[in-house]
Amino acid sequence: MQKILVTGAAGGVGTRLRKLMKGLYPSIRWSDIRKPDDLAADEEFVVADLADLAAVEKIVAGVDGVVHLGGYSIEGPWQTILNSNIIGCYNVFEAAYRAGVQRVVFASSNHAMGFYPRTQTIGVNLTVRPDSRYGISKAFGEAVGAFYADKHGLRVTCLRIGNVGDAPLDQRRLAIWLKPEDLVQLIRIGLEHRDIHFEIFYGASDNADAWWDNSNARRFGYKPTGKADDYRAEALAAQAKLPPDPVGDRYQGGPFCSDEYDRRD
Ligand code: 15L
Repeated sequence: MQKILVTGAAGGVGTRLRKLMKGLYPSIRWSDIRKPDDLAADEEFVVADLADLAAVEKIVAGVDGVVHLGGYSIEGPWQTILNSNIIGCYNVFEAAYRAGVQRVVFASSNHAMGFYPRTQTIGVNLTVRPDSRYGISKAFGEAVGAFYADKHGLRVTCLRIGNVGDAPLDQRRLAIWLKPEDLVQLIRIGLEHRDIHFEIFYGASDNADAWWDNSNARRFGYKPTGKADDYRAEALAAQAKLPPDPVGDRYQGGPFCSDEYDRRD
């Protein structure tokens, strides 16, 4: 991998990665719909709206690998999800294919699987159970990735990311926390491991409360260094201040599940 494109450069995760990935590859092009406030003079940045295929074709030109973090990162109105995460994601894969890009690492989300109960440990071979329009868009992105891998030979890795941050923020995040450095490890496996065809990994650190069987990532050499348990007392103290959420507390997707929930059966 000589040249990498990373979309979503101005977002929370992108901002962390711009620091953590510095120097990892000979050349990294960063992109987003707006310029990051803290862009450094030595960072290559190209603005692009992912819903515009011609603009996406420009940012993928000449790269060997794409890390696709861009799009809308929480639940939103259908039109927003459609443009940013459905059309935008399709455009990234299609442009990558047309440009002869070898690999794509797609930032999927735990919300593609959010309606699995917290009592169930899930792996990567189960039906998707999205908890939101946002989660539907992530399941869509995984399907697009599988298609471009199987039909056109792109090497695709989907990371079902939990919650990236310095520490787990509450009880749910004790199960799904992802230390930023562990995310970099997963991205590097997607960009570099020679046996990648189409893979799904959970984006979680070594969390004692995990709901996810991440043996597929470990099979590719993933060795997470973060342990959510080191922050248990702080996370539980933060949880104690939150109002009860009977639906959200039952399912893995938490508040994304209870939002707009109106099942009466
Ligand atoms: C996500 O997928 C979101 O991008 C992030 O903002 C968090 O809400 C995270 O999931 C989470 O589940 O905590």
